[in-house]
Amino acid sequence: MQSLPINVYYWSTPNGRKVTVMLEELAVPYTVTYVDIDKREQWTPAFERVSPNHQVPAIIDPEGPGGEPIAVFESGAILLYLGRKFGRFYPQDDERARTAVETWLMWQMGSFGPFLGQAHHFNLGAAEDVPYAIERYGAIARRLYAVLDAQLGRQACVASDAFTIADIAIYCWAARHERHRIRLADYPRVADWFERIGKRPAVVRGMAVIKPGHEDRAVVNPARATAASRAASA
Ligand SMILES: N[C@@H](CCC(=O)N[C@@H](CS)C(=O)NCC(=O)O)C(=O)O
Repeated sequence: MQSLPINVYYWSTPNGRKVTVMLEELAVPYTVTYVDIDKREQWTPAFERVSPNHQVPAIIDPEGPGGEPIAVFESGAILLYLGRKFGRFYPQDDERARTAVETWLMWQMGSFGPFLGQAHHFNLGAAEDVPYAIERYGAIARRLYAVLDAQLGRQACVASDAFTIADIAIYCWAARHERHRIRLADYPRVADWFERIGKRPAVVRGMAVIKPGHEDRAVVNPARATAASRAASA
């Protein structure tokens, strides 16, 4: 039971959306403080006190351990904190099930995020065309999707048949598949899982959180945008 809202320091990015999706799934009250990373608002001293690494997302839970406020940054740590606190989407007692969730959450945090982000950068944002980097991160993206596809052949969700924080973390990145030039149809089990997860009402609400008036678009070097959008839709 949460009386006071959790404050989310947020921008509408894959890592940010993990938190709003989780809070929507938990039906926990929350407020959003938008941190416009395009305007470098992550560099204010006030935000540094919440997120020492100057990145979104972060949260302040006014009802932390011992009833005192707690600040948490790093999206994986936030998902684990919320999963433990509310006892949902993160197995509490079954060590085998919990380890599977943690394994796939760490897989996302270590690979299915950082490398995909590099793919986005070289596909869409880099100041110059770097074919070596585009191929390198494209190949890694394809390998990661093949791993995910194989895993989803074993059960309905990533860590087990149950929907967990690992699905939330991975879904939010898979939602950007066009930016890392992945055709979901090439990974049919990922495509099926993606469609199922994307129909959950709380996921729809969490993914839709965006600063009023702001448009969800990649930070794109206009000179590169045309080639990249051609590749994504090819
Ligand atoms: N490992 C961090 C990565 C967070 C991250 O990359 N945040 C990006 C937006 S998705 C950001 O704040 N970028 C602005 C910057 O790095 O200056 C997490 O999962 O929370």
